[in-house]
Formats: sequence, C-alpha cells, structure tokens
Amino acid sequence: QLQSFPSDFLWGASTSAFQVEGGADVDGKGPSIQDAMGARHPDITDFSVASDHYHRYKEDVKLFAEMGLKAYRFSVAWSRVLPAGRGEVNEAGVEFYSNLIDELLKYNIEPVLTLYHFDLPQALEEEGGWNNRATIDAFVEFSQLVFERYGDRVKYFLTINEQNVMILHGNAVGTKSESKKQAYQQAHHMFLAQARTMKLCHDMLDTAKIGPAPNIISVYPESCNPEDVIAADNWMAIRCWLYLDMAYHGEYNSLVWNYLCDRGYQPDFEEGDAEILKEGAQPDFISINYYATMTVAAARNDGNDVTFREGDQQIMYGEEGVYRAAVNTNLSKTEYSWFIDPVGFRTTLRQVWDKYRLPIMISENGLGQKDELVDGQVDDQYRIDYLKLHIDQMQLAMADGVEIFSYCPWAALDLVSTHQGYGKRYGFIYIDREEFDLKELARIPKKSFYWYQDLIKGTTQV
Ligand code: BGP
Repeated sequence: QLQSFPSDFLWGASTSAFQVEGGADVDGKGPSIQDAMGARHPDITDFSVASDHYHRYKEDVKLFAEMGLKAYRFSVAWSRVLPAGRGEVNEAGVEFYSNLIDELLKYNIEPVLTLYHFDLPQALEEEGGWNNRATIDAFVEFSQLVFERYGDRVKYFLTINEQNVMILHGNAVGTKSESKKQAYQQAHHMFLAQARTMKLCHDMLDTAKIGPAPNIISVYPESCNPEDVIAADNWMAIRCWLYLDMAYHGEYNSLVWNYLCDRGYQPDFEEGDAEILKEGAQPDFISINYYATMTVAAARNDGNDVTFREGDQQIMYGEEGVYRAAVNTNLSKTEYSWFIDPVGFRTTLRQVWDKYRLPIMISENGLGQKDELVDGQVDDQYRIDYLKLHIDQMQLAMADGVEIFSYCPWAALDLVSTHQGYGKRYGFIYIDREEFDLKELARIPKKSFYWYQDLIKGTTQV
C-alpha cells in the first residue's frame, strides 16, 4: 500500500537543541532563554541535561542509522556557537555540530538544520530580545556562521521553527511579550530576519535549499452558519497563512493586515523593510509542523471568547471579538488533550500545496504520551497507530498530487517537552530517566522504532 512513496523520499525524525542536548553550560556554551528560565513549572525538569545528546550523539546517530533514517532534523543552539548571540565564536560549539553532521553523513543520513528553535541567546534577551531590531542583525550573523561552517555539507535549512506559536502562544514556549502589539512587532522582526537569511543562504550557497517551518493546521467552522465559516477563515489567515504568505510573497496578507490595524496591533515599519521582505521571499520549499486541527465559532464578544478550558491544548483558544474556540466532537484526544485528526493532516497538506505549489517537508508530527518501560521494553502501539494513520493520509495527499519530499516526525528520541516535562514522551527511542531521576539515561528502542524501521525498509527498497 505504501508503494507510491518515491525511493528517495526522506523518511526522518526531528529534535531541537535545547530539548535534547543537555550540556547546557559546557564547552563554552552561553545561556539561552530556555536555560535562563530553568523549569517553567517547579514540578517538571529543566533543560540542563535533557537527553544528554550532546555527549551521546554518536550512540544516538548509530541508532538512527539502525532505524533506517534517511534524514535527521535538528537545530543549532545559537548560544552554543555564539555564546553572547553575536561576536565571539565558540569553536567548541561549532565543532559539536560539525561532528554531528559528519556522523550523520557517515551513515548517509541527510542533515536538516533548523536555525532557530525557541532558544534565543539570553544575552540578546537582556537587550530586548525580538523587540530589539538589533536582534535581526545578530540572527543574520548567526546564520552566516552556520552557512559558512556547515553549508558544504548541509543541503536543507529551516529558518525559524513555529514562529506563529512563539507569537501567539509565547507563554508555552518561552517567548515573552507584554501585549499583542509587542508580539506582532517581534513577529515583524522575525519576518525581516527570515527574509534576510533566505536571501543570504542563496547568495552564499549554490545548492542549499531553505524554507520556513511554521505550525500549520487546517480549521473547521463549528457549524455551517456563515458567521462560523468566516470566523474559521479569519482564524486560518491570522494563525497560519500570515506566516507562509510572508515567507512566500514577502508581504502581509491583506486580510490579516486589516485585522492588525483594526485592533491597533500593526507593527512599525522602518524605511526599507518592505523591500527586504520582498527581496528575501525566496523559499525553496515549505516545512510544516502538524499535530492537530482547530475548530472555530463566531465570536460573541461577551468576555468568554478566549475561554481556555483546563486540560485543553494550549493553541486551542480564541480571541475576544475575533473568534472563539469550539470543541470538535468528531475527534478523539490524546492523554494530553490534543485532538487526533489524521484526515485533517491530508486537508492541511492539500491546502498548503494549493496555495503555494512548493514541495513540502513535514518537520513535526507525533504523539506525546507517558510511555512505560516494562521488562526492558516499551510497547507504544498507540504511537504506531497514530503515526500510521497520519502516514496513510499523507500518502493520500500525495495521490491527490501534493508534492511531499520528507516526513520527520517528532521525535527521534525522547526529549523534554516544551512545557510539560520529561514524562510526556514522543520518541522512537526511550531514554531511561524520570523527571528528576537521571538514572543512566540508557537508550532503549521502542516498539515504534522497529515499526518505523520496517516501514522505511519497505518503502525505499527498489
Ligand atoms: C512543537 C515544537 C516542539 C515540540 C512539539 C511538542 O510545538 O516545535 O519543540 O516540543 O511541539 O510539543 P510539547 O513539547 O509541548 O508537547
């Protein structure tokens, strides 16, 4: 049934630096905002050791090779290579990623490098973080270093992971802002940083490909009431299309721009910004993270549009007077209350393809669950079921004509959740540690590891 995948399809898996590496202050690494915040909740772990991938990457890459991965998506911790965010280069940090890339290539695993995954250097945060326009220059300096040092070996670059989640739900992922107006100013600076970096990548490297990596999910109106339908459409534009339109067209989506102006959130432009955004709109592909769809009803403007139900997924709430979140009774939920919607994955892929006609990479998709180690094994059949349903729908999307070249589920190995600790696991490889008890951090392939290995083997043999 899986024969329609091209033999060069990049079956992969994902991680991000601060969630997997540990080694938070070794070999000259500077603190990031994630380190500086420590555990955001006292009852869950911080990121200081994580999965200790920094010290054990060789063992991990060997397991990735055994699993059959064709690609591995990771991020470079900005403050590991530039401890102060700009200026002096930390050669030990540069070498870590160089070694990691070589190790991947040794096993023919394509490195997919995310430049920025939630972990701004703390030194830049202290100068205002993304509120400060100078952070744009620092990001470009960082990107230039990455292109210089790794551009000879890395072909695929992702600019900014889930910019839309940082802007709309910064509290969950560590990006602070005092108001929506300020958040959209930060977004504007990130758009400029991304545009300059995409251009720089093409100026510096002949064969490299680069693209944005927002979280894109399709939306359902709660009913066929036209007011619900238009609210859902607005949600999609504000929550999703803005971010891809900026990368692709280098312009604000007009519908979203009107919304920003109506509510007084519109960012300040400096002279030349419009040209930078336009000139840098050079994505070679689009990468999306997909976990769950959203359902939306018309706003009632009664003070309850925002209602965040305890236990619901953070991204599932409304905005007063704009739209309100609704419950989709057709969908089941994970034990962390994230909706499960494989068909919505197909819809999302079709919509992205229809709008932009660029090849698509899926840089995240997966199931967070409390796995149990029993007699040295982890039977995560639920994760296999989840991934299989999504892969089936991805295949149907491909049959619809959507061009997809890579699937990198979250996560290659267990790592620290952005805001829900180590108990919530996503990996194909179990890491033997508890929230606060590090144990030996042994690597134990889960049942899903062997299932994915079989799937990759089955679809890539000629
Ligand atoms: C995405 C992030 C990842 C990751 C994942 C799972 O939003 O890009 O960094 O952690 O979601 O989310 P969580 O860790 O909150 O369960």
